[in-house]
Amino acid sequence: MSTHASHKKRSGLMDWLTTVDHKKIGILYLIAGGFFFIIGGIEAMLMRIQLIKPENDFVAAETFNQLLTMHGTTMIFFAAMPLIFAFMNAVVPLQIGARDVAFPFVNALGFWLFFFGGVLLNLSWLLGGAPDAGWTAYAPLSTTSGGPGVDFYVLGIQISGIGTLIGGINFLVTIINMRAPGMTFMRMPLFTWTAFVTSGLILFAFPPLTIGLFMLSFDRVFDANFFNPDNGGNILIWEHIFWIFGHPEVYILILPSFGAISEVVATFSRKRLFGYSAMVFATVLIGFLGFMVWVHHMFTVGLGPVANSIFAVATMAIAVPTGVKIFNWLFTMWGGKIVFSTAMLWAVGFIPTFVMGGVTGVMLAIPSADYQFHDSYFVVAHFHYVIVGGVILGLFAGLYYWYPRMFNRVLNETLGKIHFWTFFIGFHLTFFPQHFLGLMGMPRRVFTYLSGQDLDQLNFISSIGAFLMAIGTIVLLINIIISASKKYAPSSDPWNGRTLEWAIPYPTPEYNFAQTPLVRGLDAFWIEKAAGNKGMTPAEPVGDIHMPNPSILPLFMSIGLFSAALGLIYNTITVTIIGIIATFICMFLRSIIDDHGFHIHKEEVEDDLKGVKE
Ligand code: HEM
Ligand SMILES: [Cu+2]
Repeated sequence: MSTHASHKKRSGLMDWLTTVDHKKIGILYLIAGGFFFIIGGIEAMLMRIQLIKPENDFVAAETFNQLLTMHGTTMIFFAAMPLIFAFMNAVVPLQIGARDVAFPFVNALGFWLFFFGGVLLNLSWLLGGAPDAGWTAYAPLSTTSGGPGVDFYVLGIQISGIGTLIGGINFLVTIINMRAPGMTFMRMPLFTWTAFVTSGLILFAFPPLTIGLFMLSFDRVFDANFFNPDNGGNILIWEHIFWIFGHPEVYILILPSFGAISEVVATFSRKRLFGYSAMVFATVLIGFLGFMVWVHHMFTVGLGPVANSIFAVATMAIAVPTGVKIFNWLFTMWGGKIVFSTAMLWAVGFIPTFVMGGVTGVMLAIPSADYQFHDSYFVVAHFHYVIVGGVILGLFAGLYYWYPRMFNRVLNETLGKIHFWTFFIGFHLTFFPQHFLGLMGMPRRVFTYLSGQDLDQLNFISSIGAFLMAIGTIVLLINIIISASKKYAPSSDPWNGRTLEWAIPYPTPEYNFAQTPLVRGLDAFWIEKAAGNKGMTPAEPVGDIHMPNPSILPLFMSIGLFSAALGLIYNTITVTIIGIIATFICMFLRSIIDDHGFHIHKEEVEDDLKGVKE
């Protein structure tokens, strides 16, 4: 079978369900990740309403456990992860001068697996109760939790985890193989570098998670005893496996955010990034050290002073490359012609906020101190400073920065600034008091507290701050809706950009670059602009462009695994078998159908270049 040169133009919904275009997949990730961000946000609000006053009975204790677990799990796996994939998809191929990622079909499969994993997890609310053992699913809480909740957790994350793993591998191959002529590793934009290191971390961190989840599902579904001490298992094994994945996971999330900050700071300071090679080195070093420190999550389980000391020192070492990054951002701004666009505001707000998260991180890395801080609100404050103050602020900077490239329209700056100030002030109001709540003894993961313990006022302030963050998020949604009704922005290079993604006209053609650009140094587009050239110097003549065909198979494969998981959760093995067979049939079809893709002909490309529209 051959499908050569079948340039089928699909439209509407079918186009989105079958697309293998990295730009559209980026938008799909953004919408799905944004959707789950709102769900996770609503869960956070419900928890903060419950905690607004002592001995509140807004939600029951069991519900609180479910909200807590679903909030953490959703935010990490189904909001932050897809949002970094949204930007990696939207930006990386453009920044390296490529026509797409290395394996577009696999890219689409990665998205649909993530999406159906998220849908599966959230169905638990409707089908017998959400998981309640925390996002870390510590045994024996997770192995003994009644109802199907934790099964949804295990299988939902398993399915989406496969998607993440294949997505990461795809980006490794893409960045290694598909760079335009002249783009050496040390000329790669920093966001691409961070995407590269993050993909490497995914490659090494997700397999341990896969294994851990397999063991946990065997314990739950088939009564195995990996984590059951009564029958020779060991609960600590789960903790080790989970954090061998879990700690690198935070670096998987934060590195692309660092990358976005680097692009934004350089662009809006009108200077090249200070200390580029030190930034690259720091990124790689953070990635490496990220694997050496997981035991700092287990200081209090009794591994002994030697293990604790080694991991304490390793953890503190991460502050060094991170400090290098902070100072390089500051030096980039130093003496620059700073433009305080909304994207730049997020980047500037990010720096002190993330530093505070880093400082409390070093505090937690002192084992003796951790015996005090452990499982108190101090920890909650710390990790929200890192993942909201770091990851989310960085992603917002990236959103305002790359929105024009993704949607050909700019977001409104005034609304953007209102979003920034409400969210930023709300954030500090929410999480700053939690440091003190923790020091005063408020434990983490509790559904209520007693009055008369001096915990009332700070909890009240914290909840008010959360409302402010919610208002900020609503302003962002309004901004997006308004921008959708606007015409294309006049310029395809709205920020006077430095990197290749800004060298492409509006609307971004399917094939990205009509002619592969020739890269002559770091900040390739800036170099051409500084030399007085209007665009990039091409590295090839105009010719036919080879494109991959769209396909519905990734969607069907994912639905197959989704049904298989539902079958496992409800012990209906026939459903499982049918689901797996469906997935295998799709894999088989993918193997035997000779998919040669199609060509966009030279004449069409030339018309595009001249600006002729059908
Ligand atoms: C938007 C504002 C947010 C608010 C108001 C908020 C609030 C909360 C609250 C009240 C808890 C429970 C703390 C406890 O009792 O231990 C919590 C836990 C958690 N949050 Fe958030 N959160 C927010 C955003 C985020 C984001 C963006 C992420 C990650 C990307 C995140 C990740 C987590 C995690 C991992 C947990 C721990 C869950 C567990 O232990 O199972 N949160 N959050
Ligand atoms: Cu850690």
